[in-house]
Amino acid sequence: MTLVMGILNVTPDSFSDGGRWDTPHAAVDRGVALAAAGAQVVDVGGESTRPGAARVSPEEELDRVVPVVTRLAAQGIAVSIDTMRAATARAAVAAGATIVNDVSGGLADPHMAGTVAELGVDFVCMHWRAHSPHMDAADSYVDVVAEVRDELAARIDALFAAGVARERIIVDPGLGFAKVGDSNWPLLANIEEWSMGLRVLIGASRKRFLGAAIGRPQSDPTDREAATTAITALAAASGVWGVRVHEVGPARDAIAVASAWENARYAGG
Ligand code: PMM
Repeated sequence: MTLVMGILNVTPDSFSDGGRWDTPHAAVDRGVALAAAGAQVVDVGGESTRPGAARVSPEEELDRVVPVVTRLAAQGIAVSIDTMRAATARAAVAAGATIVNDVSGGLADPHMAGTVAELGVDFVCMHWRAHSPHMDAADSYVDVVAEVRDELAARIDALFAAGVARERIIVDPGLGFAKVGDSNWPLLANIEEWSMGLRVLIGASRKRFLGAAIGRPQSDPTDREAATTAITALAAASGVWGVRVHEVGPARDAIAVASAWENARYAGG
């Protein structure tokens, strides 16, 4: 069954939940609440990747995430670390994280692939083209599905070359990253065309392209919750490994419904 990864941004400036959990205490409480609501993994990030965001220093990122990872892991909560930096990944795994979620798929830090191989943890390899100030301008495709597949395949080759095992890799199309509006939908509608038989993570929660699809492009991200739940149901029906979401309860319900639907199929014959 599709798992739910709950989003915990320990940042002042993420697009939807920025500033809400930016003290360690508030962040830990939120992480515990996400797990209590049914998140199988809590994804802790200390650097906003919203379009246009500036990078934080490595020290600041570590200060934000390590205490939170430590306390959540100590409570038996499965934690992934959302980072583009190998050093942060290493520190977070030492603090108890078991998944490294790199929105750059290892492109932003030349040490990431080797570090993940050495740590022996799961790695979310997201499709990415450029850092936040430049990512919208990098939305240029002739065939978005083929190009995302080829660019992910190149990252996976690099991961293999560094010694990362195939079964450790989870691929993610990077919705909203170098993809504005219409570039996102072909990736959702054709998951098997780019996922190369690997586990798939979908991160659509509250993103801009959902606002456009429901005819309210300027609305607040929280107004995209029902649209996010629809994506979760459809993603679960497509058999993805996980969805990365802000609100866990609706995602769990959507997955349960998709599962009941799937289980009622006639076996055939
Ligand atoms: N999106 C964001 C951050 N991290 N990680 C993965 N694997 N996939 C995503 O789509 C993704 C991500 C940006 O959204 P946020 O500000 O809500 O965290």
